[in-house]
Parts: sequence; structure tokens; C-alpha cells
Amino acid sequence: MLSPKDYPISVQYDFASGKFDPVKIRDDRNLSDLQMMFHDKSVVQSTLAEADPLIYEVWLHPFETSKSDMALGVTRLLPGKIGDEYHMTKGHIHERDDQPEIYFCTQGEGYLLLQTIDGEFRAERWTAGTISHIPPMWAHRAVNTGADMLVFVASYHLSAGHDYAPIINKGFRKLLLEREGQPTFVESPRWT
Ligand code: S6P
Ligand code: ZN
Repeated sequence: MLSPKDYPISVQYDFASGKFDPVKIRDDRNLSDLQMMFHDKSVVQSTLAEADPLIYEVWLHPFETSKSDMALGVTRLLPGKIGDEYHMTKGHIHERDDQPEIYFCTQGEGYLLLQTIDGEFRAERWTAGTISHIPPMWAHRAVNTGADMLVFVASYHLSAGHDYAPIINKGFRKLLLEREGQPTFVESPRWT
């Protein structure tokens, strides 16, 4: 736990690389961590038979002055697709029902998907510079539809908690698939 003698606590963010320093935790998410999320299970299995590609990295710096302090996270989401589905984060909802979050897209292009537990769905187009507020009780996922890395900075409370089960069970209402070279929203068969 940090104390006032350590204040102020700063990290240095590099807009060109999408990295900051110092980082306390680095968490890599590979295809094997997301196999329930992508819709084309045969492509998932045939890809995993050859390799386990990195989909995104999460770099974290928890500001641990108390259990209710905040964390800073940077997600670096690689470009690419699994079959026709664009690379995306797993997606989660915060366990605590009073916990929002801020996302700041600093590089690349894509979408922020938001969804309530009842399936009310919203999508926000992202380009570098978009800052989005995620309300409490809305699940959130980022999707990279561009040719380059999609990078975003997140700020949230350490006590928020992360629940992945609703997304593992039913996913988001819409999939972002490539159709005729364009990112296209398609109703998920798991909701219809
Ligand atoms: C945490 C925040 C982000 C995500 C990160 C990876 O509340 O929303 O730091 O953890 O973008 O996404 P996911 O869905 O794998 O946690
Ligand atoms: Zn979150």
C-alpha cells in the first residue's frame, strides 16, 4: 500500500508506442483465452492447432493508496480477424453496480460495444482521440476494425470487479464481421 510520502504518483505515457512507464502488471490475452468469444469455432480450433496468437496486451498500474483507489490500464489490441470476426477484447461487466469507467482511444480505429444484462445494445465508433464513458451495469468490449493496433487507456476503481460470465454465456447481441471488405454488424445467433 502506498502512503503520502509517495505522492504524487505519475506514469509517463508515450502516444507513439501506446506504452507507459512504470508498468506494474502485464497481462497477455491469446486466442486460447478467448475461444468462447469468437463465433466461428472451426476457425478457432484450426488456428489453435497451429499456434496460439496474441490478440491483446493489457498493461496495468494500480494506484494502491487504499482498496477503493483507481487503476490505470492500457489495452493494445492487435489488428486482425479470426475467420471473418475482428479482433476484440473478451468483454466484461463490473461486479459492483455503481462502478463506471473511462476509456480514451489514443491510436487506431474500431468500436466500443456496450450492453446491459437484458441485451440493450449500443456501439460507439472510435478513432484516436475518442473518450468514452462506460456507465455502471453496462458490459463493455472494444473491437479493432482497422489495419493498425487499436490502443486505449482505461481508468476504473480497483474495487469495481470484473465479471466475464454473462459474455461467456451469451456474448454480445451483435457481432462485428467483415462483409465485402467492410466492418458490418450482424445479429448474434446466440441471441436470436
Ligand atoms: C477494466 C478495463 C480494461 C479491460 C481490458 C481488457 O475494467 O475495462 O482494462 O480489462 O481492456 O478487456 P477484458 O474484457 O479482457 O478485461
Ligand atoms: Zn471494465
